[in-house]
Amino acid sequence: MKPVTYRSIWISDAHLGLKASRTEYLYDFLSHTESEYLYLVGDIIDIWKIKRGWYWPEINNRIVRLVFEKASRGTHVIYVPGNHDEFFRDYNDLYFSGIQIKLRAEHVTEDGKRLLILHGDEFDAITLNNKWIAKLGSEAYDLLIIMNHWFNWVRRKLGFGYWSLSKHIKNKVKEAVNYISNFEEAVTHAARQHNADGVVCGHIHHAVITDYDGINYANCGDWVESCTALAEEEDGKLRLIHWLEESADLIDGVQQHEDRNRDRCMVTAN
Ligand SMILES: [Mn+2]
Repeated sequence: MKPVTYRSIWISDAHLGLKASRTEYLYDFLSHTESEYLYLVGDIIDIWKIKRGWYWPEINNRIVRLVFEKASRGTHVIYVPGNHDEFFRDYNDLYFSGIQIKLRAEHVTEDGKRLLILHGDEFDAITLNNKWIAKLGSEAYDLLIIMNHWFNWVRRKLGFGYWSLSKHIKNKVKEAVNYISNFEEAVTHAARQHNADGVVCGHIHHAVITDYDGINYANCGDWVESCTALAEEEDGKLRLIHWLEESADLIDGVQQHEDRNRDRCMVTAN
């Protein structure tokens, strides 16, 4: 099968090292697509999880190898670290085997739009206090980003994991809805400050392409639940890829495999 070609692809929140990570789908996606640019928008490797207990199946190595192969074949691979792989944040601008690490990246689409690329965890604090912070303006935004950074730095030094607001309120539906829209507004605000036309981020595991007062907001989602990616077509247009739907063949295969396993479990249980 010939790979589908895009100008750019963005993926985030693969959380390799987490048992729940849907690595088979991610490998399948990466091997069926090609692009000039490949952005890894944070939380690709879940270093927090790995520190608490090593879980690294062979498929994870295949994914990592495939990304390096793409880089060696000429794909520009840009790694924008997130909070779960913040280890790489100490290596801003490092260029390693064709992969460039960037705390924040900028991408210009084929039709000339400037996109700011960031993971998004620094907006957790802002989102919590969005109402009064909105009144204070952009300096308070910047201050809160710095505070959030140090707050989590101290937590890390004390041996605690990153405290994520999105995870904290995930099960409270109404708050979660507010959280998502607050997050999206805060991130778009940052894009506006950078005079960008749009922003691409991850972090909250909620894939969407939308618009906030003329600023394009795109979130590439995750590979723990939704298996989504963001892509730029050859003409510069952005689109979301829902790989579970677009790879129906594979799903059938996996489903059959799961059915077989279930039958086997039932036999054992009996
Ligand atoms: Mn994150």
